[in-house]
Amino acid sequence: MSQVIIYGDQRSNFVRSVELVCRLKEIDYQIGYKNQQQEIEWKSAAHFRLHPFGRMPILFEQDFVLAESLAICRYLAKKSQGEVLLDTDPKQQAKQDMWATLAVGDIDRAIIRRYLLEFVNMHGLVENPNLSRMASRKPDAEQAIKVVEHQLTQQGFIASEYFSIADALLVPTLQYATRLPTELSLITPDSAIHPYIEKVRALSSFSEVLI
Ligand SMILES: N[C@@H](CCC(=O)N[C@@H](CS)C(=O)NCC(=O)O)C(=O)O
Repeated sequence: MSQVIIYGDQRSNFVRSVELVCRLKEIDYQIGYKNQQQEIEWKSAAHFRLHPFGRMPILFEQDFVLAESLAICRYLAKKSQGEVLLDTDPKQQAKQDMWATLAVGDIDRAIIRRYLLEFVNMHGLVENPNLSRMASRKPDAEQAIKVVEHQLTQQGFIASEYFSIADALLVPTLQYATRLPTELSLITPDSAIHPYIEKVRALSSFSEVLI
């Protein structure tokens, strides 16, 4: 088992994505703001040298440093034996990449960055959330949910019949969306997203990550 460090916070949806991949691949990992006992201050010059936009997660594996959750998940999926998280067939792999890209891009943006973070963030509930701005952004977030729901009618997981990096990058985002209070809710009680999340939480030790 190799040892990696995931720079960031366990509450980040994308740190959780990397955790899910590590767990399925049985890669030993730690999460935090240190590498080799050296503290890397969030948003410091040192942080921006590691991620050009100063974000999390960043992967440290001895001297190897890698930013961006999709790149990290792909790297971990390809470098380790064990569960297959990325297809070897070029077309199947391209489909998984497509959904992974949508998960870290349009879907995350509509649901987390532009909607949910208006209401709750790393520090807790936002004081006086701008509800009219949230209302104006809600249709885009609901559309992203509809896209996922439709795709889930096609096969067992988001891009294949098995759990792939696309699911790892998507499910933490969806799980956060299920936590919104009723008046801000994006997902109906009968949505296929609920059993999908539960199916993923039942894998490996995922319920310890998707808390
Ligand atoms: N494109 C990046 C986005 C990562 C991202 O947005 N991370 C959030 C936490 S979930 C973050 O670092 N937010 C702080 C910021 O944007 O300044 C990736 O996929 O890794």
